[in-house]
Amino acid sequence: MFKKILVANRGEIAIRVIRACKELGLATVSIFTEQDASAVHIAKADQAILVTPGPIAGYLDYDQIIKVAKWAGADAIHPGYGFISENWRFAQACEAAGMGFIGPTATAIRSMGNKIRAREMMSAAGVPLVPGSPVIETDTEAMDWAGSIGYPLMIKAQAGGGGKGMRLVNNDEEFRQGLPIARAEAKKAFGDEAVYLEKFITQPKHIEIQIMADKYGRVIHLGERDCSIQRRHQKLIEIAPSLVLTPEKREAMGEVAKKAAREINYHTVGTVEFLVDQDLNYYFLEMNTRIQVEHTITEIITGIDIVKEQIKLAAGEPLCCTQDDVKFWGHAIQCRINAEDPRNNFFPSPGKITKYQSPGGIGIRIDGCVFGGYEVPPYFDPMLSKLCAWGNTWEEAVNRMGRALDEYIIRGVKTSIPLYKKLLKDEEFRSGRYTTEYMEKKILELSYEDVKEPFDIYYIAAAALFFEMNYFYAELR
Ligand code: MV4
Repeated sequence: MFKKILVANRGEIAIRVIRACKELGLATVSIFTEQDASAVHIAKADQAILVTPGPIAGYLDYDQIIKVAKWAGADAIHPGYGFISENWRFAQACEAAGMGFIGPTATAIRSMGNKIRAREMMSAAGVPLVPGSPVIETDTEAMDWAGSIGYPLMIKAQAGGGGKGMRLVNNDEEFRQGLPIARAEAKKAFGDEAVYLEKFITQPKHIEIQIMADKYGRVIHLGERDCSIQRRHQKLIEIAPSLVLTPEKREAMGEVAKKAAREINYHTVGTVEFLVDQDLNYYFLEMNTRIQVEHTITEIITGIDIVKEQIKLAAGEPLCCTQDDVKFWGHAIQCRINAEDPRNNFFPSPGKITKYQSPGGIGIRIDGCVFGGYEVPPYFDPMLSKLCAWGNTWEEAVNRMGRALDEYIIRGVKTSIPLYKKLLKDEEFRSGRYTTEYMEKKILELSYEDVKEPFDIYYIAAAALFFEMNYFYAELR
């Protein structure tokens, strides 16, 4: 086992990883940049090292990070998500430096980063793909493929992913015009102009399977998460399990995800993303070779600490359990609490948090990185915390999340809490049958006039004292 881990990230995920290390009895090192000097993750580790330059570049400079990890005597680096977590060059640099990397091999990261290569490998493994083309070279080839796939179709960048470098076209004319634009955008964004085509799946659900694999050829899946509630490719609410999958579909998709992992000799935790259409046909979309933001809800319904397992797997330990050992228990929901204003087009809202009171009680989990008095910096992802609720039934989980959101007090910055309060009352959301198109449409219809802020106890007590009433009665809702 490792003895000391350097956590190459910030915010809630750095704290999440440090917690796993502590439970495993491992020492921890944080890194931080100058503009992030009051961040919570710094104080949660045993040691903290300033990296430069700020605000962000220090978190991306993997040569520097490997250097400070060696200097601190760490034997492995955990990259979290974002930043350098899916940079195969970083994984390769760790391999070259003899530094442990808590994640996949550079080869696996690289293969899944190239969307055509990923499709080829998944096809070889027997994973269903969205009907599509290889890389498009010539204009005649382009029109031939468009003809055989049919419209509407998507032009996607080979080096894209996560919603970046995609373009929807509905007919020959849009395709002819869109193709050079898509190539130019791909070139600008990724330095690689190669694009390919995929049939456009209308009204899909985004459903992903969590997998875990060890270095001895064993692979298990931990069921699915439905991440269809997104805005501009940012997930907002994730649930587990999905309300539309049958046990047979879950089993089939789980087995397919395991085949995908075996095909690429995967030996860590990962996620296989699928689009699921209205008839429950599923198609491979991408594979995420990192720990994900929403791993929490899978932990809640399985009782498995995915980050701890990820560290143990990197150290060469065998899988914690067999597929038969994995049991699913109830329903979990996660709301990402962001510092942005849902009343004003999700405009970012950094600044000082003047008051912070988090919910709690049965079935609630919070992974956060803020406190009253903390100044939310404008440089990073706006996520303040992940609020999760568990319930024996879907209904209990939703009602518990509503109760927790009502308890949550964050003042000084605008947050996405009012949005979630509204969504949880929406019938379409509660049905669980929403697609990836639900959110953008719903946002336009929502009005926040009836969303109530929690009261401050101080004002209630002050009113009672002011009116000198022995039997003061306050109407709080
Ligand atoms: C698609 C699609 C429909 N058909 N591909 C968006 C994120 C990236 N991973 C792929 N994405 C999509 N690819 C085909 N062939 C629809 C989307 C999509 C989407 C997917 C998942 C979650 C939210 C989405 C929102 C818009 C579009």
